[in-house]
Amino acid sequence: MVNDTLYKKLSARVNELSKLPKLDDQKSIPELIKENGFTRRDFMTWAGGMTAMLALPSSFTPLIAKAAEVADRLPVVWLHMAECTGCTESLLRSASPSIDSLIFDHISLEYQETIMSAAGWQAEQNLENAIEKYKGRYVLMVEGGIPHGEGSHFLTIGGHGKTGEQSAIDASEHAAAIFAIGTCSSFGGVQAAAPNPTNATSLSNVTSKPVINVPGCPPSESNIVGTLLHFLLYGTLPALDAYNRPKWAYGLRIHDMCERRGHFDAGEFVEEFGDDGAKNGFCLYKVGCKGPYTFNNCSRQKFNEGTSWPVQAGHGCAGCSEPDFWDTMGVLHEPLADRLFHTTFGGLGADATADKIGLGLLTVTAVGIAAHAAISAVKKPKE
Ligand code: FSX
Ligand code: SF4
Ligand code: F3S
Repeated sequence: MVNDTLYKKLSARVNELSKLPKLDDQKSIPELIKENGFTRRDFMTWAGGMTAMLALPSSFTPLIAKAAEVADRLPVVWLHMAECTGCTESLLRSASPSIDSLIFDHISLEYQETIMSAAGWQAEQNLENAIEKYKGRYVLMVEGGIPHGEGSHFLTIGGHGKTGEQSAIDASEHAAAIFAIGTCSSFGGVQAAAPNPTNATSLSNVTSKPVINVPGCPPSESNIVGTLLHFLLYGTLPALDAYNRPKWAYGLRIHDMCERRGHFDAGEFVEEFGDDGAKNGFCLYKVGCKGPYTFNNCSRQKFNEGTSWPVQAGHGCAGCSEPDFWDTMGVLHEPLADRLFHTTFGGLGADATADKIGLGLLTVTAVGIAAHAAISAVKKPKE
């Protein structure tokens, strides 16, 4: 019953979108997908995966497929700030284009510095035109940390020497929805790591408009495209956790969905890279995995068209979707152990669901996890 009502609501939204003209005079998304060697079955399988990822019943799959097909009705402005362009690369750098990357490439990207052909004055003009033409309708996606206040001049873009901070503020003003793509834009990221020489900060710190954070350094292609699909389907903002991350993607802890979890519980750990434990796929906690403190769907969605994810590849999670992970997650290849873990977000840690947490609980959990690892070491000495 609840699902019927939701289905009708989402169908109505997708039907409305499908009546809008395509924004560009180019091939339709179904044509493009076919041209790149994907069958209709491939596309529906992909849509089924997206449906599950967005936590919708499988009967919604045709609706998700239809939403993806009308994605080119949605104007998108994508701004680059201070970053490595890994977020864009996450989508576009595949040997053969995935369905995610095809859709991303084909949405009406009114402005995207990595892939647009315009340069110089013309590029600046395009940005201003897109904002004016699609006022109140475009989706703004921002990648990168933003040098701000006294440090804002560390990032100036284009011939007019406008600061990145001012561009982000101006583009936010008339956006229908705003997404911070990647940890840099969501929380400041590597630019904001101590000593933060450029005074870099998150998008939500420079605009007064609501911002949805899609962190990860970089986020997976499915989390980026899923974010767009969610907006296409609902036209509203998703349910969020305490760090304004969509719950459909960041609602569960890496540690609770990890294929090595059985080894953690059994006290079987990699003690150093290359040892027998590593060869046997044991838990990576003792070589620095921060999965117990990190919220993301990496083990389910994976990267590079579902090929692998850090822990599967044999390296612990670095906590890349958490606020200030560069500063707070400690040494990369050492366990966080019982070190006090806190963030700039009012001292909240990132354990339990990020909704209801406190430093106390997190500390207890960190100690508990460290104690578990230590006791297991006693029970299972190295051979
Ligand atoms: Fe890089 Fe994006 Fe990390 Fe940041 O990803 S992958 S430094 S999140 O802004 O380009
Ligand atoms: Fe997986 Fe890391 Fe948790 Fe071990 S500590 S179970 S490798 S997430
Ligand atoms: Fe990042 Fe950890 Fe996933 S390092 S990519 S959140 S496994």
